[in-house]
Amino acid sequence: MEYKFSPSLMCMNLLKLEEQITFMNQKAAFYHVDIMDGHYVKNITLSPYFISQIRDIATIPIDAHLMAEQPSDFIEMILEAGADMISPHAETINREAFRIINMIKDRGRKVGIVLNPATPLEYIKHYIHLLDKITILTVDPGFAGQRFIPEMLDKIKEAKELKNKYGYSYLIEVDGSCNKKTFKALKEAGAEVFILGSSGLFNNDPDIEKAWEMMLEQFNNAC
Ligand code: S6P
Ligand code: MG
Repeated sequence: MEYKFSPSLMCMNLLKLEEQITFMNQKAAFYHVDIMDGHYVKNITLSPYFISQIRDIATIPIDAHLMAEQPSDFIEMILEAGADMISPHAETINREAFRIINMIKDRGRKVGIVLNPATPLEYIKHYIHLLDKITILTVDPGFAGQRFIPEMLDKIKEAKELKNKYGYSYLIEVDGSCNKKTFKALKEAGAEVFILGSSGLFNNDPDIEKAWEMMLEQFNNAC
């Protein structure tokens, strides 16, 4: 199994942006950019503008995790900014899920869907086959540094079983508290993409090279 890493850039040191992105370009599979509207979750972090700024130096795909009450208000802006993949919340798109999925795909970008911890996989049943990635939140959305929700391991297993049973091609990604304490259980459950935030990467060391090395050692030991 080839695992992928997606650093959550809201947790990075923005003062070291260019240095950190240049390093992670060689190591990560995606960049995870959290975009919040201050309503769907009570926080505001990165933005479409941020995506357009890193676009010139990022050499791996940029994935926008869109936490907004009205996702369609932001999708065009995020596409324009140059995101390679957009991952809105199932809870917010189901009024116009197919329109939104098609809007993103018609522009040649990939579509992910994010599920809150309390949302079951059944919720996306009718469009699961269209997805490039499913992100299972293992914390309630909005903030870094929260406690892992162990009940989510069963949801990851279920996503893996469905993928194997029906031959779906979506990647199974985990967002929230992916770190040395949870890597083993997440791998065993079937996670394929690990979003690395404060607890799994950026808090390891102020030097991104050292922080990455520590993360990798912890990840490889977790088996
Ligand atoms: C939370 C956000 C996440 C966090 C990341 C933080 O709303 O979607 O992407 O940035 O999960 O990681 P950690 O290790 O602090 O939980
Ligand atoms: Mg996120």
